[in-house]
Amino acid sequence: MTDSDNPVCRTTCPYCGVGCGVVAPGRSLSAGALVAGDQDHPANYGRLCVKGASLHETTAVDGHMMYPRLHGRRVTWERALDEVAGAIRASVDAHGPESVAFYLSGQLLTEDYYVANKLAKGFIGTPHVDTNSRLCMASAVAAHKRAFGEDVVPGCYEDLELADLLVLTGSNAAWNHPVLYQRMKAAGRPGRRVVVIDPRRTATAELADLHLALRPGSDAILFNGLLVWLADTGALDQDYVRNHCRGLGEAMASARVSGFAPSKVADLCDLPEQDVVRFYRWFAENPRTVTAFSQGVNQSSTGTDKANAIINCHLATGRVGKPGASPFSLTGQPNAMGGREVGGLANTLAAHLDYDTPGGPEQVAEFWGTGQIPPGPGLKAVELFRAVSEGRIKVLWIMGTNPAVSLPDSGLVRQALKACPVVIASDCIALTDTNALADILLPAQGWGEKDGTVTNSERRISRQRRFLPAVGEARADWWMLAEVGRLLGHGDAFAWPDVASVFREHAQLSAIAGSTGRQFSLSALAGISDEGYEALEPVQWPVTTDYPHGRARLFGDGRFSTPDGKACLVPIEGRLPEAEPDLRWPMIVNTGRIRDQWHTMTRTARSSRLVQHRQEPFIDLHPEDARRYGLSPGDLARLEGPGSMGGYVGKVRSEPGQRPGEVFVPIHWNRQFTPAGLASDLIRPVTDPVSGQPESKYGVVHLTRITTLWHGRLIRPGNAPRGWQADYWCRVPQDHCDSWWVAGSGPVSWPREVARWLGGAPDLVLEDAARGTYRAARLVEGRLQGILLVEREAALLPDAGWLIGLFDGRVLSMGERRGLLSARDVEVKDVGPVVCSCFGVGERQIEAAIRSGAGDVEALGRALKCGTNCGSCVPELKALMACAIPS
Ligand SMILES: Nc1nc2c(c(=O)[nH]1)N[C@H]1C(S)=C(S)[C@@H](COP(=O)(O)OP(=O)(O)OC[C@H]3O[C@@H](n4cnc5c(=O)[nH]c(N)nc54)[C@H](O)[C@@H]3O)O[C@H]1N2
Ligand SMILES: Nc1nc2c(c(=O)[nH]1)N[C@H]1C(S)=C(S)[C@@H](COP(=O)(O)OP(=O)(O)OC[C@H]3O[C@@H](n4cnc5c(=O)[nH]c(N)nc54)[C@H](O)[C@@H]3O)O[C@H]1N2
Ligand code: SF4
Ligand SMILES: [Mo]
Repeated sequence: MTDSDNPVCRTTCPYCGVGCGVVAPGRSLSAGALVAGDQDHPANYGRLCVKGASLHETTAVDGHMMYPRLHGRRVTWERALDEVAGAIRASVDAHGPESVAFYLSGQLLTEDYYVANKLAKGFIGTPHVDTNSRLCMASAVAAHKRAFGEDVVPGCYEDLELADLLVLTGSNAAWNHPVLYQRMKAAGRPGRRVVVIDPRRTATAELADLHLALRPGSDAILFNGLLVWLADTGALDQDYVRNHCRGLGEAMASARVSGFAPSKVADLCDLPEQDVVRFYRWFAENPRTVTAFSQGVNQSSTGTDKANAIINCHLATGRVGKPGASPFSLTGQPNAMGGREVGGLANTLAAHLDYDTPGGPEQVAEFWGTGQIPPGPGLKAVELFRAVSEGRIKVLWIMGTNPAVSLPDSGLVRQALKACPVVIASDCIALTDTNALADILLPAQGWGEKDGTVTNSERRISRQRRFLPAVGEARADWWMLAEVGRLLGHGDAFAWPDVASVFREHAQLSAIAGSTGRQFSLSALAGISDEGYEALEPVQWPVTTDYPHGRARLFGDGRFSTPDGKACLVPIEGRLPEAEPDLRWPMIVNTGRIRDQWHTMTRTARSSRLVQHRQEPFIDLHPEDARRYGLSPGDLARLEGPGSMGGYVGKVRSEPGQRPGEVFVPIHWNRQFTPAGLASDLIRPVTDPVSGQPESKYGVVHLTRITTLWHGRLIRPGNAPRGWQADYWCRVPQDHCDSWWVAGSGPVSWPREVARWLGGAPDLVLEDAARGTYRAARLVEGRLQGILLVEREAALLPDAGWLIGLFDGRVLSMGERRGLLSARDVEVKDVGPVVCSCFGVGERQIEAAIRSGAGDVEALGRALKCGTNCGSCVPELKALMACAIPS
């Protein structure tokens, strides 16, 4: 496709499961062209959050994986694929198909995923195909299957707007599903209520009429108590239960085991009793209730039970798949749902046909024309990596995920990757912690370069379209898989000429699932033409002759995918996490996301705008805990859990929204940025017994203060200095340079060390030894080459925003040179730390606007534009207003 016949390209955001439509210019984004929200896309109607709006800053060629590599050396595709196919063949011959494993990702396109699944399960014959969705959606999948007989999200986004009671549990949608959160917020009206259930007071809790800061892990108890309350207050829909459900008696008996009166629930969940009762009353009174849940529910040793406890309450009140009334699992990744459609999890087979679906494996085998289908499910992610570490897996192909960072017990995962004879990694980015441990690297096309489909949280399939040339020799993931299929001798089965052909085959297989009574079916798309595929408009599955334009809601008629058509209420025990804090490990650690970074930061850290919001790994702790440990904001602390390797080092933030005794750390930082900032180092590989999903939201740790003598900031182009010594460092990529936060606990003679740090002798120096201040700058021919700022405390370091902008290659003016060591342009006012990333609005500008009369967030928006695009900084704007306005 050329620029002239494609002036703009309608595509889909590659980040979260909201699945926003994006309009991208039909030319190279790095040439300065911007992306915009697609006004016509039904997920976002033109809105984008800051991550989506920064996409054009993340597609640079620099840092992209360009060429196939074998043990670090560049090789041709032919050679690389021969190696891959040869390794698989040799391993299957010597050790059987089960010695080969695939670890896939909800960030692959559906077509990539389909081909990977077909190659592995259909033709290599290994069941060991799991995906990072195991860490993300597995509990929701298992709960849907237990309740509905099929993995189906019954509702749609509109339900979150229509609901009179919106319950958000284990979800920080304000940061993680921002455009959907904006929709929920805009749907506010008199009488509508929002309940947020989360141990932390998050940005999402801003929307709440009631925030239940429950004891971590206690959700199933809260919802079991709700089921009992509903029964005792006559709020059950008896007709619905009689006609459409099974298992109410058992579920109720289980919920009643401990009595579960509100007072008991309040005690177990550590909540005020009147809040529990208020929530229960609201739930009983509002037929239009949606309970949306995310990782605070799924990532738990009782994740599946938590989700079923929620679904039980919806079934018992007949609130499933009706306008404004449904349970709603929020998916995380852009194509978490697509992966589930192709059957990418180890315990599923293909389409919605599973190993245990009567006749399922036979139908799949016949459709694929193979006799190699494995007899039963394979290993789930945590078990899979254990098998790798024990030498049971000899060839592991990792695609579109970074397990060295994201799996629990990172030490074991790293050891497994080192021990595995052949690790293949396909990624669009060159340097990642996982790629560093791989033997064969395959360059994948990234967003904008590749073509295919993704499915969002509301089952809506959208096209990702290509509008950029492929970088280097990067190829589509499905292509490399198909090539390997052909090299292994299965030419006919992997002969697709293009991605549209792969989609058609996937749709055909789904039609078989649909004909056996599954909801999932794309039968009406099975014969889609190339043009039709190219022009495919967003559509919610199923797409069949009965529903050619898809369906917004499923199961509304009370007929489910079980053999007798009835849904199941599941008896739930209501356990708490096993590991309890004790004297050795006195604190609970919770892990999750921040607004502007995406997982392991391989893409979002390429946008200098997105690294502004939070620049370093941090530890949120309650002010009382901070006092108890003698910690001030900006101090460094170390967290260690049982068995953690070196622990997690981050900067302390005092956060009144934390429960005392509980800390929160972000999951994003990794070895590419800082040596000891890995949240998954604090998480034990404890998994849910049904779904196999790790308990990533819960660990026990102890906290130690790190005593420091100095904190610094180094800014320079290029690599880190050679031979430097800092007890702590964190790299923050910038547009024309890198910057590092650094700190040390020993004395340093800066005049002696400075040349090493700046890559040469400084030209300007300011030193105040008594105060511990040292500042130096190096220029070459009037251009800035490096700046070092050192103080005793991090809080005393000046904001470096202005300095960083000076590294764009310009010859500095006299005014700029004069400002260097004070880090301020003597002529222009410094905006302060950036609060609104969309418009680059800083704290000082906001404070000034408040002082000059902006009385509310809307007024700030009018004055500075802050908060008017994605809106995710609105909670922070409100906090600034609250601090600034004397009460
Ligand atoms: N900015 C950004 N957005 C993202 C992502 C990203 O990396 N960055 N990733 C995407 C992906 S893949 C996913 S899966 C989603 C995840 O989206 P979310 O699930 O919203 O994200 P998290 O921050 O992991 O966790 C949500 C909340 O669960 C709470 N929680 C912890 N323990 C409990 C508990 O026991 N009970 C309850 N009720 N709550 C608890 C945490 O305090 C946290 O606020 O986000 C997606 N969107
Ligand atoms: N402690 C803790 N751990 C967690 C979580 C948590 O809340 N707490 N959350 C879990 C969840 S929900 C998730 S989803 C995972 C996410 O964890 P990961 O999947 O490991 O994280 P990402 O950084 O998204 O990794 C995606 C990789 O794919 C690459 N990539 C991007 N696009 C493409 C493509 O088109 N093709 C290929 N081949 N590669 C591509 C990226 O550069 C990146 O290296 O983390 C999980 N781990
Ligand atoms: S909410 Fe943001 S990250 Fe999620 S799909 Fe939309 S633009 Fe992308
Ligand atoms: Mo996720």
